[in-house]
Amino acid sequence: MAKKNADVCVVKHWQEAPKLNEDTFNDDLMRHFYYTLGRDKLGESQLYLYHALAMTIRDRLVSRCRATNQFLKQRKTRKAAYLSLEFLMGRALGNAVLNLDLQSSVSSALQQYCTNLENVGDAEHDAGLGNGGLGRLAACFLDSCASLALPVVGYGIRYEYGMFNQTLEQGHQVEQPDNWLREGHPWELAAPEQSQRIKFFGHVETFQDKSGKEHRAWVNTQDVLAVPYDVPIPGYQNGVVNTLRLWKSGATDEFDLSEFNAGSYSEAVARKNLAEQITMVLYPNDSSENGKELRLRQQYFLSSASLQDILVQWVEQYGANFSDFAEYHVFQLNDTHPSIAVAELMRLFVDAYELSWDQAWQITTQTMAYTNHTLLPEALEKWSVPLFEKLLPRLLEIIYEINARFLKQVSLQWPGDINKQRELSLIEEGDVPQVRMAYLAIVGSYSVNGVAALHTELLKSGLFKTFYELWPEKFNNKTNGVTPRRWLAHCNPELSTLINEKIGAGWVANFSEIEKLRRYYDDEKFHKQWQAVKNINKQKLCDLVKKRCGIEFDVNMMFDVQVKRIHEYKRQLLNVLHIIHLYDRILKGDVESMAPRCVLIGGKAAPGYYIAKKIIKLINNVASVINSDEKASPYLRVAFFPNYNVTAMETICPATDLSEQISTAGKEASGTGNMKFMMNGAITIGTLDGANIEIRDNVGADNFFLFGAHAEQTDEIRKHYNPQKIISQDPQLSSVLRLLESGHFNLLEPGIFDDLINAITSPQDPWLTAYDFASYIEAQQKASDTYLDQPTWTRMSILNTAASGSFSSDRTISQYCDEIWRLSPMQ
Ligand code: B1N
Repeated sequence: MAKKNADVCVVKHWQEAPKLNEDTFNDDLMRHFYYTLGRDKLGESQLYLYHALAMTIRDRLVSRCRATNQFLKQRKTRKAAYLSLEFLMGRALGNAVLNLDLQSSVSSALQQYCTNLENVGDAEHDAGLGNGGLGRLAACFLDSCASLALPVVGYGIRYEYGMFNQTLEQGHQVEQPDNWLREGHPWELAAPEQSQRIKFFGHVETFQDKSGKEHRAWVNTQDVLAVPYDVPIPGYQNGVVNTLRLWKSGATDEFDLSEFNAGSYSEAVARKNLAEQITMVLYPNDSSENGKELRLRQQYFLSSASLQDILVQWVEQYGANFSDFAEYHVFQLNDTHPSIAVAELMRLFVDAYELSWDQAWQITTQTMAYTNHTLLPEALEKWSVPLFEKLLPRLLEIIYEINARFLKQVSLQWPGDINKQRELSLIEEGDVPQVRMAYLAIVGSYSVNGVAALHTELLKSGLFKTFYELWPEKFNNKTNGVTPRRWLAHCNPELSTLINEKIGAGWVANFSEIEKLRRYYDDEKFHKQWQAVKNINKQKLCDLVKKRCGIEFDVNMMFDVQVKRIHEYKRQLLNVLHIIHLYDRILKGDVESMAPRCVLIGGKAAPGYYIAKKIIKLINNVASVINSDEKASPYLRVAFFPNYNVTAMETICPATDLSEQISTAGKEASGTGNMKFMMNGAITIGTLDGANIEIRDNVGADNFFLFGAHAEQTDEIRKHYNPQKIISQDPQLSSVLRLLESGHFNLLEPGIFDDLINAITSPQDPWLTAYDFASYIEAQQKASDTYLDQPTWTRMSILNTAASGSFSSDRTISQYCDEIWRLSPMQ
């Protein structure tokens, strides 16, 4: 009864909460500045103004968020939870202003402080809670879910330190900690009353309940508290505000009694630090796993906290009856990182809520869905059985039980075939047996999807072939997308204004409308306007490159850009070989047909990835030789952009002419940078890999610079691969390698690039760099020729934007919704 009264009281307060609108915006901003933050000197620091503005906007988000949650509470609605170890959100301010349509309120309020949104917004740190594509995809998906009014909650980790900051010392990458919370994070709201307990270590015992039934109990555990912090996710001008719930780890209040009684009070308190370690730092590995215990702890911590959160809410609303739970919940696993959730949901149902194994399994396999993001073998997660046994003993037992039942099914399908059982087992045999997390995810899910058409085909025919034979109906494709709000409307206001003038503003919510731009691809006046916008954006990037790299770019030159994580399969090395080739031509006076270009490369290397770090050093050395050679500067300038992140991309992609998407075919699952560039009118030079294939299909072969081996050829090529022979038969490539080998780019650092040269010249090179060189150079020459023909280039550029309609994450999310989640929009 008391609770009921309290609820009535809350509703009353909520209805009486002060109304927030345009009229009160100025006052609210001032109140937050003077009172919430306790500041009095205006104009002194953009930082406090940023915080005051963020809180003013957060108030407006909170009221909508409450309305969204209220709506969901009032009716029993099917919901999805997106479980991800990474959410690469970037900055929130500009996006919130756009999605809440607050531009004019904000700019007039800031005028009184003699500043503007751009200046104030620069005080915001990126929320870099992700490595690259996978984490940024999760962020784009949240924007699309809210904009499509879908009931979807994101669940992630509130890392104290996000992706490291990259600095350069003598051209070498140096990692600096990213203390992004130092000045506070004004967008989040903590909800400590909804904390969950997470168990670790301990052991499992059997006990009998009163009725004599046997149960397994996970006891003597060392528990950690998971405290939720909610970040509001505004939909695009639709009144919806969803939630991203990020968990922070903390100590429980109990003390280790033995230690306490022994008088080691301080030691007992200090040990509580261990709990806080769990969410201290994001692992900076993109597409490779390192099997560290702390990482498994993070994975279980996120999975357990999120599932408990959802089960507690269910029991609060509907009691401990789970018979229709699967009709109302779906969990999307962002790669295998949270795949321990399959076993954890089983544990919660069987141990905590006493469901039968069969009922629990039925619900679990009707609610879990798994997205695969990579075929690279080094990225496939495996955890050693002894580690599992020590850290999560009850979970290992459950995995064994899942496996035993699954292998029974395998033996029925392939009677007597022991090899099939060995091949498909969730446990890989060996000196140290391993749990195969992808197999756990497949067996426990009703949907398994890849992230681009080619990638899904390769999953079905290669990596997961036998699973596909067993359960063809589980497999499906969901080609990635990016949100047109951040990646066009927000980051490219000049182009947005021009587009709005021609086709109206409907494209922001309904991105397939961007196709209407096709009408103007031959309109001369429009060409001039399109070029003028590109020039403005190029000037902005020039200023940024000058500031961050100390290098002078020129808007009249072609901007040729490759920004992404540094990885051998992404072949930044191939790009460098092309740069050296152009330089070689300049030295030889062969510049007749050369479009002047500025090459920009940016990206972080995993701190332990030796070759990737060498590639960064090579780019920097090549850049410094070329940039200090007067002969080169009219034709070629090269810069390495330090600390590439979401915010940098917001200036880079609107200014790019040529988008480098040059991975070895079959290796890049999808790519998403390729889509951001296309939307902003860049033309792609690329291989038939990942979503490049769909980009080319949509824009037409004439508007894409294609090169390189095809995915289905690469295995055959590798069998007879002889790069030395290729080099000796190609005078251009020989000349490039001679320059490299001569030490021209490392005169004072002899031998430092030997490992890179060996990688290119080795018959074992899996990335086929030498093989693709000649066709890459040819495609680059075609790009150069086309750039010199500006009307043709401009036409191609317009057509790229116009054809980018299906690379909106709204399209992707609609497909997840229709084909996997089956959610209805909140209306
Ligand atoms: O996921 C992106 C794709 O567009 C990219 O092609 C793909 O490379 C990327 C382990 C990963 N795959 N795997 C990862 C990230 C962190 C980690 O610890 C693997 N990232 C991708 C979105 O689908």
